[in-house]
Amino acid sequence: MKIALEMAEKGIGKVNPNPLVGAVIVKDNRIIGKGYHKTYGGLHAEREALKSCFENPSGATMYVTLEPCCHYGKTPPCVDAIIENGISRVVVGIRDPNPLVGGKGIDKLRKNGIAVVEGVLEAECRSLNTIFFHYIKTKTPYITLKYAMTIDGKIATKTGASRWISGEDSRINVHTDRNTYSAIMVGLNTVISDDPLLNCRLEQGNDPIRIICDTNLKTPLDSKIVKTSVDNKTIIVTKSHDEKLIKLYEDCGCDVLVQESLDNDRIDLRNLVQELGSRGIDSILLEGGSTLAWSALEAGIVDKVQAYISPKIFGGIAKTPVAGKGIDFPDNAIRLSKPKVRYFGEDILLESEVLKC
Ligand code: AOF
Ligand code: ZN
Repeated sequence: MKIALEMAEKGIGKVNPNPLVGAVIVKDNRIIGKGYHKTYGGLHAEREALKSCFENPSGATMYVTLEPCCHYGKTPPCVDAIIENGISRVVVGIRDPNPLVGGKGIDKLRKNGIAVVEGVLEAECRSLNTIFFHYIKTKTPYITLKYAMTIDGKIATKTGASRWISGEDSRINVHTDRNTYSAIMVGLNTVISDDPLLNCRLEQGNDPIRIICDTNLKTPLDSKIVKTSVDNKTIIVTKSHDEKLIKLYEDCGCDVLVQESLDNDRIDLRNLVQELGSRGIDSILLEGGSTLAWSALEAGIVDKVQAYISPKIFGGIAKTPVAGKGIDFPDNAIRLSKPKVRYFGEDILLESEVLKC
């Protein structure tokens, strides 16, 4: 199952919004085939593994990170391939939360006389597919708010300079995440102040779709994002109905998504995530700024927070990661789970899930 998990990871960034899945086929204590889900719409891991077998898999055991499917989707059911190939035992990491499957794959295997063992490395198999599990249930993207701050909680100096706070190793991890998530979202102020590209700078990495929340359609037409939007998909979300202005951005290659506003001022983020989910966006890395961060937290759309903390102190009156209206009393704080701690060079990364009640 560990090998199957490693195989599954090879699909990172290439299968969204489908799950990462790996499979290994073992006969007489030897691996005779292995495979993973390589691209969205492509063969499932189980069929890839069967295809790779260098000897007859009849009587073999298949280890697979996710319950095999039993429905006709973009490909025929994997359980049929397992049965036809005479696999005698299937070891499953975790049940598929997809309502089309949800235990029915396992039932069909058992009905056909195949022994099924469930729940092997279940926690690992679930956390491999945090995004898929969230998206298949909610139809909205899994959203991670990410920022880098100093040890005194600043995301810029008092002059507004912010390059760089975190170190090289942290920044590489951010690009690993940009490869994993389907989209990256920022507010207009971030585009104006940083003029970022928001692409993935890993070799062979996938560029996320770039989403700009721009209430009044003021994104500079000469910003790097707009200038590269023919090659890198860009969605500008606005409440402006100004058709001439919208056409200017569309002519540059951007998609303009007009959203009704919440209070005539801000975009309705809850509506927005429903719309983005319906377009197949299963995950979003929210990379600033602090006003959008507050709006997203207040709207309850943030699932996880990633805080890179760098051992530096800026002092002075300077920006912090989350601004907006804020709350009045500590008892009313937005609460998060006990953080997971990772180290990147001199920085630490705290990862914590937003507790939703
Ligand atoms: C995958 N890859 O290796 C496995 C999946 O739309 P389809 O036909 O590709 O089916 C997608 C569903 O199939 C997915 O939601 C999950 O429930 C199941 N298993 N999917 O993309 C795989 N094993
Ligand atoms: Zn399948």
